[in-house]
Amino acid sequence: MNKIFKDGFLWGGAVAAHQLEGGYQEGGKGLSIADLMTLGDKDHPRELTDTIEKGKYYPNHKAIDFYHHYPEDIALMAEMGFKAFRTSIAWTRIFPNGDETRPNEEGLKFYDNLFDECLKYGIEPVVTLSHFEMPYHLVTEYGGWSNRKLIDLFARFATVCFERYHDKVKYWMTFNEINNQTNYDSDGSVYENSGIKFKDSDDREQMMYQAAHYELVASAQAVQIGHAIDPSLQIGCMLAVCPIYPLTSKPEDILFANRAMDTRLYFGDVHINGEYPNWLTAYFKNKNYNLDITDNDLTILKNGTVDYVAFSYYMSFAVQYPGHMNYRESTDLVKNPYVEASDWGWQIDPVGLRYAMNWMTTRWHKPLFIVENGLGAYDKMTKEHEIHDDYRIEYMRNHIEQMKKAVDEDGVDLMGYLPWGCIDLVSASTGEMKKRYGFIYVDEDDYGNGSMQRYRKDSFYWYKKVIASNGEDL
Ligand code: BGP
Repeated sequence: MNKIFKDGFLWGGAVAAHQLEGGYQEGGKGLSIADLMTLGDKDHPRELTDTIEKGKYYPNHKAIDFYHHYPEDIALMAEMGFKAFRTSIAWTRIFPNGDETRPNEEGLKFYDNLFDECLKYGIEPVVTLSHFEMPYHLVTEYGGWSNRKLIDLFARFATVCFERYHDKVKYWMTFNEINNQTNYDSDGSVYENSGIKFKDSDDREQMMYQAAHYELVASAQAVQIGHAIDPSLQIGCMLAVCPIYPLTSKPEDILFANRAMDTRLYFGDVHINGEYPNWLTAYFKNKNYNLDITDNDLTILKNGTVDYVAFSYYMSFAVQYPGHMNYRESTDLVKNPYVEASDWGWQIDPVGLRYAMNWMTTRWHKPLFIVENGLGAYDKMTKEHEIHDDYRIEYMRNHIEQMKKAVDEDGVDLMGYLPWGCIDLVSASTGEMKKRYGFIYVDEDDYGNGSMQRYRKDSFYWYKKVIASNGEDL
């Protein structure tokens, strides 16, 4: 039995409500932005439509029908020996429109049942309050996170969740990959669907920082609410971590790579230190960005710092100095010749995981929790219903090796490992089912055709051994 990972290390897996539940109109659920996302593919981004039209396919409506299959699915996770299962609460099951004063009891009951099902097997539920979705009504009516009112509406949602589930759920996260949700140049930013028009790219960037600020305040407020309801709760932030390397040792490349990483991860500085980093305050000043950041907001940020840093890790990036210091993910990334990429072009870099864990530990001194990692790949099922996903096993083995080094040789404090999409589900970026991550195969295609039967992949048996040996037997 491996002694590198601490007792109670949280081995398990991760999913998100809208990517697997389906039942998009069941149990009193309201329409969420995820329900308006069409199917895309690796060359065509998903489209966020503004009404549900006939003739378009919306993968999240049905997803893998976890809403009805969850007892069977949790039993399979228990069979693998899961200690923890990460999912999210769909805001629209609790507040269908987002601005009601009373929650929807049927939605609350669904998560009671789900968490009880986990606890029955000794599986700790790990819960994200907001994972890439929100009531669509909040977009049309308020302009999504461009509106300060969202802070209070989110606080109401968070309060209901903490009060209802604090006896069942100890580990929480506020916003999934907050640094992707309000992304630079991202077309998926929810406020854009509300008809807000931007004069130019600076105007748009200013809005991105404003919306991010409201989310950061909402997160800090939720941390305070959760701790007031139950001081034993562990509430973390959640960041998409992709280390950004300089392509060469040219000093400008190095400086620019640092700035790029700071730009992606300043959210962590605010979550953990409770304040904006100097470079960003200077940037706002030099750009003449006039952000609505009040003294009271700054106090909330200071008093609502997180207990741990949860993060996803899939890949690393590389950059070259483009002649200015303003990093834009959509234009500034270059190919790293030293690493390979997945079928979807994600650069596979296990050493980057160790690098990232060291970077965060030195900077933030907080326990780390890997709540997403994995390989999205095309899987093939044989006639005998077997899935030989050795490529997935190899990906995870290499990443767990680096986790071990980070803990053992670098002294990183690691709480657990929850690989993404432990059961096949709808891809967030493309909406495809064929981009699979799971240990459990779901017989369903991109359009929802298939038997919905669940099958154990080779990685299922491998991961079971990994957990049983606490990471020794890779
Ligand atoms: C992260 C998201 C997940 C998820 C994962 C894999 O960014 O938090 O929701 O889906 O990436 O991405 P994809 O599904 O696009 O392959």
